[in-house]
Amino acid sequence: MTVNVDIDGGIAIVTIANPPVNAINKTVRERLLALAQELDGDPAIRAVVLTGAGTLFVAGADIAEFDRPVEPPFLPDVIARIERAEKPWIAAIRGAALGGGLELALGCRLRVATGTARFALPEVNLGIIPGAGGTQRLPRVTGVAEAIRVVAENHTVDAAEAVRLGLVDALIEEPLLPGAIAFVREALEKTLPPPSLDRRPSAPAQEVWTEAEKRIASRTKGASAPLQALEALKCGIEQGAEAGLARERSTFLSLRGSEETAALRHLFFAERAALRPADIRGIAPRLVATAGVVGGGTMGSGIAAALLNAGLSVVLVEQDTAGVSRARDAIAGLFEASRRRGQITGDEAAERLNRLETSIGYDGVDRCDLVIEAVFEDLAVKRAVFAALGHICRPDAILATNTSYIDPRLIAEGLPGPERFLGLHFFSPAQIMKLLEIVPTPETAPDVLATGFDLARRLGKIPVRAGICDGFIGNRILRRFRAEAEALARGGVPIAAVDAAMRGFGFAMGPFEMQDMAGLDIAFLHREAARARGEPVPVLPGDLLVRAGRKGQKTGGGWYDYAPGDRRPRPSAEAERIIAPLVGPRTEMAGEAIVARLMAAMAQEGQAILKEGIAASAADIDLVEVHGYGFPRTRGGPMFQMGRAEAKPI
Ligand code: 3H9
Repeated sequence: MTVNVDIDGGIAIVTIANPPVNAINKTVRERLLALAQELDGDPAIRAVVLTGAGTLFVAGADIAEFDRPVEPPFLPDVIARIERAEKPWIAAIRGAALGGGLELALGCRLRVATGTARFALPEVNLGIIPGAGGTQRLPRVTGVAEAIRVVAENHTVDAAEAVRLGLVDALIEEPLLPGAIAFVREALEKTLPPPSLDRRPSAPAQEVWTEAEKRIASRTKGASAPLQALEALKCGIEQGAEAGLARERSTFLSLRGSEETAALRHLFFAERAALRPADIRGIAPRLVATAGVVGGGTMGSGIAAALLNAGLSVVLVEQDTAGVSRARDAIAGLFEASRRRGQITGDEAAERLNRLETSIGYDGVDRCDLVIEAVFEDLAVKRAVFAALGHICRPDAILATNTSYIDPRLIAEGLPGPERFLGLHFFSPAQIMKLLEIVPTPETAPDVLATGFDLARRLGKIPVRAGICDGFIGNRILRRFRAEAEALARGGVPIAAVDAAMRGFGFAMGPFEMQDMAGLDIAFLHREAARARGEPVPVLPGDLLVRAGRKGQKTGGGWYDYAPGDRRPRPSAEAERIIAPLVGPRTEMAGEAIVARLMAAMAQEGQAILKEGIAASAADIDLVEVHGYGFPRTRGGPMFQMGRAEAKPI
């Protein structure tokens, strides 16, 4: 049974038991509706306690049902029936009450909770808005300003705040149910508060709306749901609950069929699947409490900060005292920036820095459970590091390279215990970027691989397993993306048109602006090295720019010109003149066509990557693009885009 009923001296206890997260599906809705009717008709029942089995209340509507048409009974009707039941329903909450779960709790006449309870309406993360009264009942319980934060700004309310806001009527210690039943018996002796929807909200000052609109619009790049959630809430306050509910429902139903929500749901399931690849399920990871990081440059410092943020102790190795103090300053600077943004306290920053030990000449590395090499991208340099680590580290310590291009098998050649070696490819800035490409070699032991995934989870990262090829998944697709963008430029499409089209699609920057920011010289040196090896690499516009000293923002110009201290790209007559010998006559191309060309190129490379077994699934490729390369989340990733394009009738 997905919903169970027990009776305790006139109190019915209704438990939603739908593992793993008690999501509300059709069966749960049917059963709740039937129970509301049945219990109302039972003269022996005085009240109903509604709870969730296990460690959480209800994580919301069953997202897996969203691919199908809505089927009755509809959740708003179930909640309305519960709210108007003759026998009052009281929610008893432990753990998460999210989305439809919170809406269900708001339909109850009272709510009690343990200290573990937390409340949120995360629908906007899925490209929809609450669809079962959340935008209407919440402001009537907590007040409008607080409700805006929850409905449209993703704020999670913990148990203490819930009490303060009147969202929870009493905090109860475990065991929850006896406490809840005692609370209900007492409550029945008094007058119950009116149903949430009948409460009169006080309309806020106009500035509350305008401020909220401004805040939300500035934070939600490309996503339409948050502002629409605010609109539904506002409608209910200004025009009454009935109008608000109708507005909420129609917005919910129209967003439910949108590309935005399909993309976000695709990523929701992909992100969860990524953390638990089938072939390592059940394999225990090794214990990692202390990690070493070799190399304290931007990447090494970022990796160290990410490890410290996750509670690990870190030994950071540099070549000399200057290197060590640069790295320590850089890491302290990252924590200080987090403190200034209010993300951590000064004490937390100090505690994290306390767990950092710096070392010259590998002192302390023998204590590490895992060592990540983040030195210069050069095979000989990396091999020298692993030759040293092979001697110094414990035989069971895991050794990882952060290489982004070099074949990890070459790096690990001659390493004693190659089964403990793997690639852990972080993305810069490593303390922020969510993607971690995990690159096992054929010799990597399963528990070492499992440790890589476990580490990613601890660091709050999205792990994607990548096979070995030049650039793994992400950089290989990036190369193809850039090559296609350059092909457009060579074909006479203005680079500003290409950049504008990709920004319009949702990228923060277009491909040429991005190259200018990152610098054109690294790719140029790559091509020069290949040419030196005798490989037939054609001369590209980027080569001409670098040879003319235009390496990007850092030299005041690349594809575009930049004024000193200003990162805004300006059209460059000089760049146009330099690349002119390789560029055809000017061609106008619509933004949509530009996007389609670049998407197709990325997806084609993705398909090749899949065919070669470099990525395990198309969804993994999308995760790499979204979490490592700025692909707009609301667009789902290149493989998702390709699926949509193929599904469209011609
Ligand atoms: C909604 O409620 C709409 C309403 O307003 C209106 C309706 C009319 N449905 O994350 P985990 C699965 S929209 C289906 O790894 P954790 C998840 O895929 C909903 N499945 O665990 C995974 O499956 P698997 C608004 C769901 O402990 C498993 O449960 N609610 C749902 O790290 C475990 O999940 C949300 O957006 C769901 N709603 O975190 C809440 N939720 O084992 C979304 C989870 O096969 N959920 N699954 O990979 C969460 O935030 C987290 O899952 C939660 C648990 C915090 C609950």
